[in-house]
Amino acid sequence: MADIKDSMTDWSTKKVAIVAANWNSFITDEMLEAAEYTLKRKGIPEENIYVSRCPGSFELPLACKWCLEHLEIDGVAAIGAVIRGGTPHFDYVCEAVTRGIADLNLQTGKPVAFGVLTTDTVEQATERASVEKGNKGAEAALALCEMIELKNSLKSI
Ligand code: DLZ
Repeated sequence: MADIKDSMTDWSTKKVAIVAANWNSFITDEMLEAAEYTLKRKGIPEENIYVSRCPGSFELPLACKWCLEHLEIDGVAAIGAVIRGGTPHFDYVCEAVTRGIADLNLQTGKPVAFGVLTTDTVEQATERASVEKGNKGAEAALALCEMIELKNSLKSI
């Protein structure tokens, strides 16, 4: 059985995008910053990281799709924060963004990392966007890199 080889990805040649939702920007700004930092630490040059914004998490799948269509990139990290706050909108927005991003992965064959918080309270969201307790924006950026690496390693088999 063939092994999946260490791809030795050259991160200096990779291009990625981050799309962050403006809704709950006090949370998504922190996540965006952590995602960008993580990608730079990995070795992706700043000029190869395209950052853009969309209105809310509902718009993330389409905004990510446009990035994949119009930029020559290896993948995208989608950043959003959906907070229940007693509105029935919560379930609709969560459902739409989750399905939309999952579909986009399969339709395009390029990784779209799911960095979208879905929490009951602002406190829970703040905790998941903190540096001390683990920032989900950074986790999404790492997942994106892992998927790019996996794709590279499969090409070399
Ligand atoms: C409408 C709405 C609501 C109630 N809550 C959130 C939220 O917690 N997080 C978020 O990212 N977006 C929210 N939105 C906005 C929708 O995502 C979308 O931008 C609007 O419905 C316009 O299409």
